[in-house]
Parts: sequence; structure tokens; C-alpha cells
Amino acid sequence: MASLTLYHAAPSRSSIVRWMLEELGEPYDLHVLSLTKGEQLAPDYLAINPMGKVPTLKHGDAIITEAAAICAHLADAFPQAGLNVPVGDARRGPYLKWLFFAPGCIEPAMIDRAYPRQEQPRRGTLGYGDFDTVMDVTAKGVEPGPYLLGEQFTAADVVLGATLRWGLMFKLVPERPEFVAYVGRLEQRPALQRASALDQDLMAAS
Ligand SMILES: N[C@@H](CCC(=O)N[C@@H](CS)C(=O)NCC(=O)O)C(=O)O
Repeated sequence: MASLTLYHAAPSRSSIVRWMLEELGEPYDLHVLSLTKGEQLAPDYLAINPMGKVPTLKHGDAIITEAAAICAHLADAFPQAGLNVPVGDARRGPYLKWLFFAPGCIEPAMIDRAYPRQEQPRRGTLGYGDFDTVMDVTAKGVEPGPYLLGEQFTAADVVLGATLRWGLMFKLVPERPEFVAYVGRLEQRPALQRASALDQDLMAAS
């Protein structure tokens, strides 16, 4: 079995991948970076992730960056965990849509709202369109529950759920009852509880 190493900092977007790894239940090594010390910009790290960002996952000899891509890769690489929707299943398309909706739409909408641009771009030029539509679409997606694809919890819930959880925590998304209920359901998952506790310990130790 190829080994897994997560290049991680807490708190950060690499916590999304830590949660995913805890959901998988596969052993992994952690390579902790201090973002405040600028270790993500050190030449040896830039050699594996030239974006100078976490997360990065090393899986055997493969280097994978971008949290959603890493989660998609892990879900497919370890199908026995039941966190993917395989090619050939009609739900694969909606699964991928939700998997990439968070980094493609929710996250940029949240950040643009928190740090408004001096000149508002036209709606058509923004990949996410506008903040309110993104929130409405997300609310409709999570409302039926328990998860985005119904009864099956998938990598899409890890990525979108972590983004919403973070957005609620920092008041970057409105406290819509659909978001609060969905994130509340995710908080019950032992893997998220484990990942959060491990990150708390890491933060306390640094
Ligand atoms: N698009 C990347 C974003 C990763 C990202 O922005 N990570 C932040 C931490 S939350 C980071 O590494 N910041 C350090 C820096 O930019 O110097 C992903 O989704 O994985």
C-alpha cells in the first residue's frame, strides 16, 4: 500500500484533508508547517508545491495539491470507504458538481464579500455569479439531507461541509437554518471530531 503524507498546518484548509483522511481510516503521516514562520515558502516545500500553500498530499510518488482534488483522489483511491461515487453511477455528475462547488463558488463568494473589491465586476465575469445565488443554491443542496447526495456521505460533504463550517464560524456566510442544521449533522461525525481534536492539540503545542 502506497504511503500517505499530508503537508499540514492548523488551522488551515489542510484541515479539510485531515478530516477526509480520518473518514478513510487509512494511516497517514503528517508533515507540519508553520505558516506564520513562512515555512510554506521555503525552497524545499516550494519544490513540491510551487503555490506555497497547504494542503499538499504525497501518495506514494504522486504529489497532489488543492484540497478538493486531494479529496476526490482519496475517495477514488480508497473506494472501500464508500466516500466516492464511481464512474458509471448516474450520481457521479452531481457528486463532482458539489465536490467542486465549494472552491469554485462558495469560497470566492465568501472572500469577495469579506474583502469587497473597489470596483464590482460584472456578474457575468465572476465564475460564482453573485453571493446570494451561491447561498440559495447551497441551501437548496443541503436542505433535504442528511447529506448532499441523500443518505450517502461523500467526499463532497467533506469539502463543502468544511467550507460552510468555516464560513459559519467566521460569520462569512449567513446563519441560514439549512446551513446550521447541515453543519450540525456533520459535527456528529466521529472522524470530524477526531480531526478537530488533533488540530486543537497541534495548535496548543505550537
Ligand atoms: N486553493 C487552495 C488554497 C490553499 C490555501 O490558500 N491555503 C492557505 C491556508 S488556509 C495557505 O497555505 N496560506 C499560506 C500562504 O498563502 O502563504 C486549496 O484549496 O487547497
